[in-house]
Amino acid sequence: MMNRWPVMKRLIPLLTGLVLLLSGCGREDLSTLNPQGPVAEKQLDLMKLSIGIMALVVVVVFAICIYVLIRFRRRKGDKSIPKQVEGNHTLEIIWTVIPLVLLLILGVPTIKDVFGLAKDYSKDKDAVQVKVTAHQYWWEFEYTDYGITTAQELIVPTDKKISFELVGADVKHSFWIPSIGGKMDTNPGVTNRMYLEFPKEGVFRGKCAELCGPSHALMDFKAKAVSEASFQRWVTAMKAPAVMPADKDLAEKFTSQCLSCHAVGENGSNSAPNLTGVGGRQTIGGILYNDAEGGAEKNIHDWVTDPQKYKSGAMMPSAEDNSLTDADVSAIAKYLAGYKLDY
Ligand code: HEC
Ligand SMILES: [Cu+2]
Repeated sequence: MMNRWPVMKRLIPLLTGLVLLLSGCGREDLSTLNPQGPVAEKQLDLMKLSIGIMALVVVVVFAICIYVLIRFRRRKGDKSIPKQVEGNHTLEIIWTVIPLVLLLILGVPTIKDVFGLAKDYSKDKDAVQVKVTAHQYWWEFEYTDYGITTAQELIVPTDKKISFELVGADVKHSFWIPSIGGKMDTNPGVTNRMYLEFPKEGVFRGKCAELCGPSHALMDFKAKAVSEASFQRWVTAMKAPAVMPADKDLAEKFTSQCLSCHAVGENGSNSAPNLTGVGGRQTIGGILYNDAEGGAEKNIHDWVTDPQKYKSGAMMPSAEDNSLTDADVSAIAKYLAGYKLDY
């Protein structure tokens, strides 16, 4: 017998590497197999049901097949022709009815849940309405009932349905929070709708799930679920007057160089991520984590100095393009890192 061990031995590091690679996909869970809300739970249940039925069919068919191969194989000296069962009514009925029953078991809950999850809560007074606009390579969240806009971090109350209106600003993207549910395309010029629920407080990682350009893989966002009271405090804080840099020169530079695209409070434009309270976000650019050494201040400094270094194709000029000195960038980073909302 051939010794297979040397081949296996070489495969072990590869398999170990693959396991590590697949399990090491970031800190917040990106798995649909660990649902944190009813939408993701229903979607997972459907996956389990269909995989279960398919596995059952495979096991039964293979078992019968193997049994028949062994039990009815041609024995030595046997020249007889087996009994012909072509057109046998009993058999025809059995193998038509079994798949029909299986399809019904699979189809009824699938249709019920698919239509249930497509329910439109856009007119529901009790639901929070959020308009999501996907941009290369960032996410804009507009709370239409409150008149506020934020970016990169979606703040939602637990125990309320969140009704999303989804569009794309440039190319096609896809809105996906794996542990909460999804996903749904965001298309330019077309509005898609879906709803999600976030029963547990916490931070959940979201992703763009449609290849949209060189930094597609970096188009992350966070969904942060907080209590209803905390959500209301956040809304109030978002509506408070903008906090501008205390230094007058710096405020001028910030206004002319940054608020042409960005906004803080009532100042500026929303053609780039709204920066109100940016210092309190978990990340800068969706990917630079603020709990790392140096915190938000270092991340903002590094990002503003050269956004392309972190996201190639990001639609933001570097400090050099803006003729900002490193001292300017440091001062702006200090100001923005300190801009946090209490909620
Ligand atoms: C031409 C428009 C434009 C200008 C001018 C601009 N930005 Fe940006 N900025 C963007 C865009 C677009 C993004 C999102 C990039 C991405 O993530 O793909 C961004 C992202 C950011 C972020 C990350 C926000 C977050 O929550 O992750 C910060 C911080 C930032 N900009 C600061 C600044 C500062 C400070 C200035 C002025 C020195 C500035 N920007 C000037 C377009 C601009
Ligand atoms: Cu995208």
